[in-house]
Amino acid sequence: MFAGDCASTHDQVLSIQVTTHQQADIVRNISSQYETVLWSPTSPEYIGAHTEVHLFVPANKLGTVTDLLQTHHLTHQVLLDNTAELIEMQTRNESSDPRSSASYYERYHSLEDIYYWINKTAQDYPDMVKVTLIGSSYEKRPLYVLKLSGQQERAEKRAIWIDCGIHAREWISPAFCLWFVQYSLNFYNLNNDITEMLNSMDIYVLPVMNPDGYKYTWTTNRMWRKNRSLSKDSNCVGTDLNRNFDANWCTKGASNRPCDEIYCGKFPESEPEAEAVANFLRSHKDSVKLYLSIHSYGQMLLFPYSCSNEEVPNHAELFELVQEAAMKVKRYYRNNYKYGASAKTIYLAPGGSDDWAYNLGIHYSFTFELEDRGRYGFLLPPSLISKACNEALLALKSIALRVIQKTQSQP
Ligand code: 9B3
Ligand code: ZN
Ligand code: ZN
Repeated sequence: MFAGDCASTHDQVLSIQVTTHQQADIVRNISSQYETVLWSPTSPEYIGAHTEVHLFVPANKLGTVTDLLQTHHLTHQVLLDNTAELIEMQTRNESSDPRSSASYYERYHSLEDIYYWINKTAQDYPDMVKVTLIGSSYEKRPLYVLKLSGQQERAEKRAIWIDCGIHAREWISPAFCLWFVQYSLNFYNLNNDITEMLNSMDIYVLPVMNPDGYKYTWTTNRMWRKNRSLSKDSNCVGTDLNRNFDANWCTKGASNRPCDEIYCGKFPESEPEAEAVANFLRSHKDSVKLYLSIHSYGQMLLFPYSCSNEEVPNHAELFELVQEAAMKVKRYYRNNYKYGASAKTIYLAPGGSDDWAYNLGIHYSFTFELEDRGRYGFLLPPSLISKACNEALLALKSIALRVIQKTQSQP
C-alpha cells in the first residue's frame, strides 16, 4: 500500500523547516509548482531563511516533493495526513440541522445558511439588529451588515466595525462573526462587558466580506483565498481583497500578477467587495472609532502598519492594547497570541483594510489572526470553534472597552 517511507495515498500538509537562503529559494520554487498550495506564509515571496513553511501537497505529488526536500537537506514533518477527512468533518450535517440550537455556532455554515441566519437574527431581535445592504460582490451576491445597538438611544453614537471572511478559506472568521453577534444579543443586559459595549457603541458586523470566494470554498476548492473576479488579460481568477485597499497599494508584499494569491487587483478598490467596505467606512468615519478585521490562522493580534516598517503615531498605545488582550487570553485560555505591528510581526504587506482604515482616521485599527496555531491550519475541526471564538471574544472585549474609555470625551 505504501510505496517508500514518505509516500501516502492521502493529500498531506507538510511543515518544512527552512534555515538558509538557498533552501528558501528551493521551497519558494516547490511551492509554486506540483499543484501544491502554500498555507503559511501566504505567498512564496514571504519565505525567507528561518521560516516554517506549511505546504499542502496532493497525494500524487508527494513522492516528487519529498524527494526534492531530501535532496536539499530540508527537514519536514507531516502536519496533516487526513485533509479529506477534516474537510468532510467541517461540512458534515450542515443543511439538515436546526438553525437555532446552541450547537449551531459550533459548526461551519454554507453561504446560503449564513444569509438565512442574517435574516432570522434580524427578525428575532428587531429592537437590537438592523440589516443594511452595503453593496454586492463581483458575482452580485449581497453584502449585508448587521448593526447591533443597545437600548440607550443617543444621537451620534460611536461605533465599532468588524469584518469577517475577507479570505475565503479562513472559515473560522465568519464563524467568529456569527458567534460574536449571537453572544452580544444573548448577553446584552446579562454580561457587564457586552452591555457596556452596546450601550456606548453601535457595532457593525459584516459576516462574510468575500461571499463569492466563500461559496467557492464550499463547492469547488477548499483552499481558495481571493475573491472571484475575472481579469481581462489573464485566465487566472481572483484578487486578494486584503491587498486591494489604498495603502501603499501594490508595493512590496503584493503582486501585480493575477495568478498569484496576493494579487492586488487592477487599481485600489477595483473590487466591489473592497469598494463597498471602503465606501461604508468613509461615510461613517466620524462615528467608527474601532476597526477590526478577522482572519486566520496563526494566533496574532496585529495593528498598523503592515504596508510599511514605520511606526504609527500611537504605536505605543496600540501595543499596550494588544499586549493586555493577549495577556488575558493567556491567563484564561492558556494560549499564546503573538502581538505587535503587522510588518514586524507577520510580514510587510500593502493594501490591507486595517492600514487603510487607520489612514482614514480610525486610529484603533486591528487585524486578528485566530487559531489554529498550525496543527490544523485552515481545517480547524468544528469541535475547536468554541475555544477559538471565546478567546478572540475576550481579546475583542478587552480592546473595545479600552477604546470606549479612550474616546469618551469625543462625540
Ligand atoms: C495583511 C495585511 Cl496587508 C494587513 N494590512 N494586515 C494583515 C495582514 C495579514 C493577513 C493577510 O492578508 O495576509 C493574514 Se491572512
Ligand atoms: Zn486572511
Ligand atoms: Zn491568515
